[in-house]
Amino acid sequence: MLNFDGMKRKTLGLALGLALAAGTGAAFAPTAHAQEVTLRGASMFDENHAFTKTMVKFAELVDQYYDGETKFDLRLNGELGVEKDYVNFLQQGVAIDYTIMAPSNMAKFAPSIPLMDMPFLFRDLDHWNKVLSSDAFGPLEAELEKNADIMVIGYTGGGVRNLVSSKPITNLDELAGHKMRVMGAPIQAQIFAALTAAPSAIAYNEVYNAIQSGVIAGFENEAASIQNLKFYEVAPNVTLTKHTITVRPIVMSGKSFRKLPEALQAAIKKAGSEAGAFGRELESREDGIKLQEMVDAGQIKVSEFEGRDKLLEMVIPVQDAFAAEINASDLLTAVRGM
Ligand code: MAV
Repeated sequence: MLNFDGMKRKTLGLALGLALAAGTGAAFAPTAHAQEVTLRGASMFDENHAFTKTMVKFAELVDQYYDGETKFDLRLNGELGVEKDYVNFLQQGVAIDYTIMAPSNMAKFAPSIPLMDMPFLFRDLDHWNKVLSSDAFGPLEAELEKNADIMVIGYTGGGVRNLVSSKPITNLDELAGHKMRVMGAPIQAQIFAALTAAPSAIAYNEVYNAIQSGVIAGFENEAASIQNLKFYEVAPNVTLTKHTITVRPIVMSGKSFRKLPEALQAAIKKAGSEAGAFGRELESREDGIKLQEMVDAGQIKVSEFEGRDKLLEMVIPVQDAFAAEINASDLLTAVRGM
C-alpha cells in the first residue's frame, strides 16, 4: 500500500493513489506500532485539484499539531468511487475516514444539508465568505452528525458553478428543455426544472459518457473539476450562469473519529478548519485562472447568459419552499440577510 505520511513526504504527487488494497474493511487500521494510526482519504481527482491539495494540507497540519504517529493514505483519481459512494462509506465507518464532499451528495441521510449548496444562495464571494465564517450552518451540520454520524471538520470550496454543455446555452429559450445532469439532491433538480431545463440526477462518473453518447446535452460544474476531468472534451461550452459558489465540507466518519486518541481528535479539528481556509483561498483564487487556461488552450468557449437576473427571480419560490420543508426558513432568511 502506498502511504504518504504528512510532513514526511511532501513530494506526494505521483506515488499517490496507485495501489488498491484488496479487501480493505475498516479504514482505521492500527498498525504494528501500538500508537500508529492510518487514516484513509479519497479524492475523485488527481494531485492537481484543489480538493486533493486541501486534503494533503490537512494531513500536513495534523502531523504538525499532533505528537504521535499518523499515516495518511489518500486515494486519488476516483479509485474508491465518487462522492455518492463516499457518503455511504463514511456513514458505515468503512473504507475511508475522511474526504471532501458536496452537501447535495449527502442528502439521502440529511435532507437539510443541500441548503448549503443550493443554487443562487450566495450573491457573491463576499457573501459566501461571510456565511462560511459564521456559524449559520451549525443546525445543518448537527442533522448530518445525528443522522449519518458524519462530522464536518472544515469548509472548503469557492469554485463558481456554470452550465457546461455540448452546444451553447445562452438564454432562457435555449435553456428550455435542455437535458442536463444535476447532483442527486431533489432541490438541485427542482431549481433547474424551475428554470425550465430538463434535469436528471446522474452519477458524476457517468456524466462524461452520458454527454458523449447524447443521453444528456450537458451539466453544471466548476472550473477546477471541468479542467481536472477534461469534461471540455465532450462539453466545450461554458455559460456564465454563476449559479453556485461551492461550499464543500471536509468530512470525517464519526466512527473513525471516536477511535482516535483525544490529542489526535483535537489536532484533526484544528487542521480541518485551517485546511478548509487554505482550500477556500486556493480554489476561489484559481477559479477564474483555470477558466482562462481552458479558453487559452482552445478547450472551452465561454458565453454570458442573457438575463441572468431573471433566473434568480424564477428560483426564489423554489428556495423558499425547500427551506420551509426542512424547517429552515429562518436559517435561509438569516443567510440571505448576511
Ligand atoms: C465537482 O467535481 C465538485 O463540486 C464535487 O464536489 C461534486 O460532487 C461534483 O462536481 C458533482 O457535480 O457531482
